[in-house]
Amino acid sequence: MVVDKLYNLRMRAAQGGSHEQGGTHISGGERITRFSNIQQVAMYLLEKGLTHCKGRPDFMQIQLESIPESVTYVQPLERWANVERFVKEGDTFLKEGKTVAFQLLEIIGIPKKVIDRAVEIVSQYSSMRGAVLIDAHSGKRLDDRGEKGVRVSRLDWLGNDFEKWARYYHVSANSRIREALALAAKVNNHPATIAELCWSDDPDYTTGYVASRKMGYQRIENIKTYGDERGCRIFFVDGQKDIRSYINYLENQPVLITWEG
Ligand code: PML
Ligand code: MG
Ligand code: MG
Ligand code: MG
Repeated sequence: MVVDKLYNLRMRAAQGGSHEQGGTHISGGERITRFSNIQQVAMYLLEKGLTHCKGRPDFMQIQLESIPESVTYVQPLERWANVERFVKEGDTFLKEGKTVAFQLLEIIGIPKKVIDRAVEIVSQYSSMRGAVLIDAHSGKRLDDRGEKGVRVSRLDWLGNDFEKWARYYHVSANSRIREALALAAKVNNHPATIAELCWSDDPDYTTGYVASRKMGYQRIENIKTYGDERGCRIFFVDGQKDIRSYINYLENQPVLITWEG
């Protein structure tokens, strides 16, 4: 049997020069594809970078690489929810997104002082491309990547599994949700991850999520103020685990999300 080779396409776009020159991050994206589909995926990433609400980039890089390593197949997180449907206080739905997110993280087992410390650490940066890794017990930052953070790479859904998944759960099959779910599945598949907190750096997108193996993918509306260009991706991590191999998994291990339905 001839196994078709897989390729990873990775895009990043910035304004005011490249990221390395201090430019502001505009957009990023990742896809894994077969050779026959590279052109279509590259067009998608090009358009994503060029039409972003954060502005016009003057730097963009689209990188193609073949995937030599064996691919790990990962299931999407089991539970998908719009959290406001069931996080209640008495009869009143909680409205403040960040409060809901922090409550969920506490239910998962992250101490409040660790959550506060993590949010303080990310708020030092005006624009971040990758994730910040925080020790879930001490609140100490575990990576040394500064403003760049750790960029989760080499991940995608297998074939049209996302479309099937989205149809089943009556979720709009848009690329933002596709990419966020794939990333959350890859990140939370690793035993060192305890939970992930994310909200977008796109000023016009105010829904974020808390993801964990324990509670699945919990979407939270109004997690930030409309117009705010600061985003965050925080991974709460078991600091006892080998962090070098964890970062290697996040950055390099090819992962395809597969859903049987
Ligand atoms: C982003 O695209 O910048 C992050 C998106 C997080 C939320 C995605 C969703 O609507 O579930
Ligand atoms: Mg990105
Ligand atoms: Mg990425
Ligand atoms: Mg963004």
